Amino acid sequence: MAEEKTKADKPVKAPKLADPVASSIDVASQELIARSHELGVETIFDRALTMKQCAIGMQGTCCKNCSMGPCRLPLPKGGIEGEDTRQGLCGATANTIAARNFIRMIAGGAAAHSDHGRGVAEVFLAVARKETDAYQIKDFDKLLEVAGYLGVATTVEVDGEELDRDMDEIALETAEVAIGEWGKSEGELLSVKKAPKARYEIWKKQGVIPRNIDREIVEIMHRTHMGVDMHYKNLMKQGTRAAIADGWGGSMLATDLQDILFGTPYPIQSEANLGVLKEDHVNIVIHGHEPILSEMIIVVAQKQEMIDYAKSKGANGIQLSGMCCTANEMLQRHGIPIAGNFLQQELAIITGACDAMVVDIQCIMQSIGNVAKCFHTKVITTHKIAQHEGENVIHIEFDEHHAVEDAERIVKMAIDNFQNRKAEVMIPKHKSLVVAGFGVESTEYHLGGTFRGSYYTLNDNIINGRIRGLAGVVGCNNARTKHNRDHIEICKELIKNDVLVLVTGCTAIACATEGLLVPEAAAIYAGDGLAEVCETVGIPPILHLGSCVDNSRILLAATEVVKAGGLGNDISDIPVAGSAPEWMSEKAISIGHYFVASGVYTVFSNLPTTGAPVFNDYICKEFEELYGGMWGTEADPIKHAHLMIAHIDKKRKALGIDKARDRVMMDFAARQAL
Ligand code: BF8
Repeated sequence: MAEEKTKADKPVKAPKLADPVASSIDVASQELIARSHELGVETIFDRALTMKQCAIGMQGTCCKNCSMGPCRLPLPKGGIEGEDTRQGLCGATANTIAARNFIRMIAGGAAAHSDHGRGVAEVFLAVARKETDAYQIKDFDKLLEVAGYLGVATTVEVDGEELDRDMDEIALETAEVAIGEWGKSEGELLSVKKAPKARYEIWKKQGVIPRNIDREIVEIMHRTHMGVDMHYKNLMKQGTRAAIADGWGGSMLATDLQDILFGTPYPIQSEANLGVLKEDHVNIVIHGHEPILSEMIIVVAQKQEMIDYAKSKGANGIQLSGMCCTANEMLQRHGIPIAGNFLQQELAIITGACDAMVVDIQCIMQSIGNVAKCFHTKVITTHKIAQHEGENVIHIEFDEHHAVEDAERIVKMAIDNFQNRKAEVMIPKHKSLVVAGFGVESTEYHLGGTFRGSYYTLNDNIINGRIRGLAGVVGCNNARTKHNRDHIEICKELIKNDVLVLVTGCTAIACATEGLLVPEAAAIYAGDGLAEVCETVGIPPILHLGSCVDNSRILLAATEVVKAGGLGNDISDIPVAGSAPEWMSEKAISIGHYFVASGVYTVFSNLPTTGAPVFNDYICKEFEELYGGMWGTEADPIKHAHLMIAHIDKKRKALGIDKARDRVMMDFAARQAL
């Protein structure tokens, strides 16, 4: 009789394991991916091999906005010939579905940035009302600047004399007006007037000036509900309005209010990569986005009593480091080292030396709880809107009214955990020096000095051709792409071609770990023209402008370039391009779209719009006529950089400064010969 085979007899397939070298360009990450395999710990790199992406979702033409679907409208092989008759059950076309999905991503991203901003505004209001003394106002110049654009008087007339108004009064009124920007019932968002006048006029003409931040996000959710807005152009109009409300509203207020409370960044040196963890120290990795949490932990972890407590437990001290955008926030204001970017969060735990990973909101993988289970690491969630499942995940809710006490509990918990380390510690040796903290103000100072600070030096070098143009390269990591490869190849190609690059978010961290964010990188990687400028003023060829909400700093730096003169009247006139090569989050789509709406040609590796060619052409071609900026896509990093460079050259030609560059390059060669 033939033996009956049971399910249990079937050979168990070995799990697919990621090739470390194919997964990341970063050697520290490669070492820890290999280590994860030794220890049998699964990471995102392994899961990316077994979980395939949905081809229809990637095209943007799957509608799941009602329960008659999901309705899937894949693009036929060979494209559409003749009329596109594809439709969902309700009749929704591929263009409608792709546009709805796209602007829902904008809504998700704008909501994340803007709710972060709201959190900062609430803390600022608590400070202004003197309800907390854990935080104070650190930058009064920034307070006056923000008061100015929010229409808060900074002087008062007494007996015919104009006197400075009391700072406490200014702070309170500024905080109240700022909070109102999220939900005021009439008028328009005040901060959009910070854009060049010509840009504001374009938005006015297109009818996309945001009314308040929350409303634009809510309206997207309404318009994309079953049976409401069905025209891809009208849907994109609302997507544009919400994206502007993010970049020029929620994100900009987040940045400005953080600068008021925690200080405006100025250049500062530190280190980056997983090698910043210290085996003999209590390692606290702070991961997420809001500096409200990290600022307080920095204060508490530096207290002598905490250091003594750590020593009493056998450690030599406390090593703080940052992950994702919190890393950028802590780096740019305090020089706290960076542990890594998005795809390195599990790896930090796999070192076996992470005593606590303290998280708040956004870009935190649920899997860190699972990875932490294999080690001693405590995952501490701190935000009221973001909790995780798992027995080794502890929730300590952080509140500005008792922020010091909360931070003390967190730091003590990490210290107490130092003695519980289980696995052998394996911290990669790799780390790089980084110089960060190039905000709008510090860039101006660097270019022109305290008394004659001006962006004109930058403009002058763009006009004379030493600098070909500017690029904002931003965004995430994506497990579908080799970790950090595209960030680095694109940034290197841009600077080699004399493009000064501004970076934020996980791109900034990628560049930091590769050693590109130091002035010395100019001589090695930059073209002759850019290198000459960098060496003269002492800046790196790639400038770290902060976290993802700080993309608003890129918008304002571009505005300063316009104001300084000689390069047109609007952001769309200047030789500038944007990029997010390894994007994965909805925030990246919102950022990309506010770059586009601000007049910037913005290239992503791919977009979830290809299943709807008419809609895709609308945002990748026709948009330029409406806004002066448009989307582009290119997966190959070198071609990606050259799309940006070609656009920069097109703008140089339109400005009549293309010849200057030819001449300068000849002059420089001649100078070298001399
Ligand atoms: O906001 S770049 S992975 S960390 S979403 Fe997230 Fe993307 Fe990193 Fe910061 Ni921005």
